[in-house]
Amino acid sequence: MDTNDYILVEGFKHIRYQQKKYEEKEMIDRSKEYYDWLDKRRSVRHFSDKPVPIEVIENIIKSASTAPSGANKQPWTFCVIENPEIKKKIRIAAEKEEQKSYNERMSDEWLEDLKHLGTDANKPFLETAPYLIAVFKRQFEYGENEEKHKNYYVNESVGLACGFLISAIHNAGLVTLTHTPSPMRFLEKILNRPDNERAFLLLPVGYVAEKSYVPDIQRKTLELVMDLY
Ligand code: IYR
Repeated sequence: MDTNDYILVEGFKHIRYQQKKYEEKEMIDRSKEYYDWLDKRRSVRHFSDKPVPIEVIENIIKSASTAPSGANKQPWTFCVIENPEIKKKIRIAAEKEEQKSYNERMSDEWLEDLKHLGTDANKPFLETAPYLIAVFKRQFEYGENEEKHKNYYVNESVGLACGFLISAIHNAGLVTLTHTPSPMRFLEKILNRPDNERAFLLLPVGYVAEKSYVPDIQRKTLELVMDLY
């Protein structure tokens, strides 16, 4: 490597980074095109059972794993479930928790807030979708001698990775749903996860069903979500 290509910072190698830049007009066009494309994404509850190549799922997870994370600890594990028996187990456990949530745990205000989305405790998509991705946050890491090492900003880091994941799914022409059956610890048991991992999010992934409907809801306007100082 040419000496110009890296510097040493307190003995650690920092490699030169350059990024492609655009003229203002092109930058405006690109940012608008990206927004128009991202704005087409919807959370979907009706999936096709059409198979999806595993390579697509692998690329999606590699994309998610490029997210920034506290101290670059990358405190996430993405469990991909294609086995129909395991999907069934997950559906049964999720529906059991959701029954309790809808019937006992959720407040009247919460149920009222969800009414327009048309959700209920039935989660058939957990079996229909060709893949489930169960995202786990890694609370800490075990060292060689079983000693514990800290991870930092774990929720923020894994949340960011899930955002990247959802965007990559949309880019592949597939759909997903950020499903959070609560409590979610049954996933740790069914998937036999180590005790440093906690379930974070469950995402069915696949093609949208031939006949799929989504609630007619609007995104907040820029004025409502942005304050310029
Ligand atoms: N976890 C339940 C309820 C639910 C909660 C929220 I907040 C939503 O935005 C949607 C659903 C379910 O998945 O049905």
